Amino acid sequence: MRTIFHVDMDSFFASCEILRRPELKNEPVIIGGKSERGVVSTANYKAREFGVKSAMSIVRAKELCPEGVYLPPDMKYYKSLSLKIMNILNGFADKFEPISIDEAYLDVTDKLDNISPMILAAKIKKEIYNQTKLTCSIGIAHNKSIAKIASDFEKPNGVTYVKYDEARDFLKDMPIRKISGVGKVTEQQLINLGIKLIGDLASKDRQWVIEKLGKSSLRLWLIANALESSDVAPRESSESYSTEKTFDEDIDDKDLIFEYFKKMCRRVSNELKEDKYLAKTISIKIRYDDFETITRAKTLPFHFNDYKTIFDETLFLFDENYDVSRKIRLVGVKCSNLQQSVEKQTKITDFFDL
Ligand code: TTP
Ligand code: MG
Repeated sequence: MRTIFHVDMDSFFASCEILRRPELKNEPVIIGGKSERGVVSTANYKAREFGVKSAMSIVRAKELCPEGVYLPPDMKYYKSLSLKIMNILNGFADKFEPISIDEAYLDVTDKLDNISPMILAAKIKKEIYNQTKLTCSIGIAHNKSIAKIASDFEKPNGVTYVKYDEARDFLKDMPIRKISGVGKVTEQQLINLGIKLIGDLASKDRQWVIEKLGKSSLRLWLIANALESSDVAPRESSESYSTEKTFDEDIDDKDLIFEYFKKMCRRVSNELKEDKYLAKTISIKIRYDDFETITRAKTLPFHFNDYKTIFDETLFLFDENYDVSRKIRLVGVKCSNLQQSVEKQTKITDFFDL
């Protein structure tokens, strides 16, 4: 039997904003598009009391909660916090699968020799809180789909442990849309067949479900019956470190472009080192004066975060690919295919052994 954690940060973008503006702590905070035509990305729990939700128009949110504090999203800032959190989570897992900016699956089966899942969850929450002052919710189950539903069960700042023999009971009275991947269309199809609750689906014959809803619905039937068993797919972080420079005037002076690259590579290298990451892939972007944009990438046979490697490879890619007859408007450098540096891995393992 495996033990899977699903970790999801609480009202993530809003919590990040409150972190740097503590005076907003008791206010309804809504993160949304920059214009009145935008939609709500997220709202803190205080704002949710007014009925404000993700994907609602800002106009509607303002009707429901005129006294709310409305802020534009700052993805760069959220991403930097996300990286820190993913780094912490990765250190606690045998297998780690980041899913979005604020959630990840951890297979912790082999970490539980001397510790219960609830204690491990508390340790993870404490470490995230100590390093970021942010809270998360954790779902624990024998598979990914139930762990995900469980992390949502006692939000915010909750832990829900669904034991194997309680799993079907836990699911049975929940609406089918709680299953990840059931959108409006599938929900309506299921309702048309008289299936409203997860338990309704679970009690159907497997063959009947395939006949009525097609082969792909087998996944839903397995989830409803607590039988889903997909692996936590170990993935390297999908995040990247990058920087771009738009020149004040379009240029074709190679030496000058090199000088810009130097600065940019030093900056990317410093950021990687600061966050204790190593990259394996380097990419450059070139935008010409007519806005045509090319990107070229190279994956090296080793990991790196040093300035020299980044700069050498950037120049190599640039020399190989740029068209000398054209003027350049923008250049960019990106390091991706990240993994934690050994220094960081050791640190997290040490913490875990305490
Ligand atoms: P979620 O984890 O779905 O939401 P959340 O973290 O804000 O709140 P919860 O406590 O319920 O988990 O999404 C993570 C972030 O992704 C969220 O903070 C903002 C962003 N997001 C959008 O930009 N648009 C959306 O429609 C959703 C759902 C999320
Ligand atoms: Mg969240």
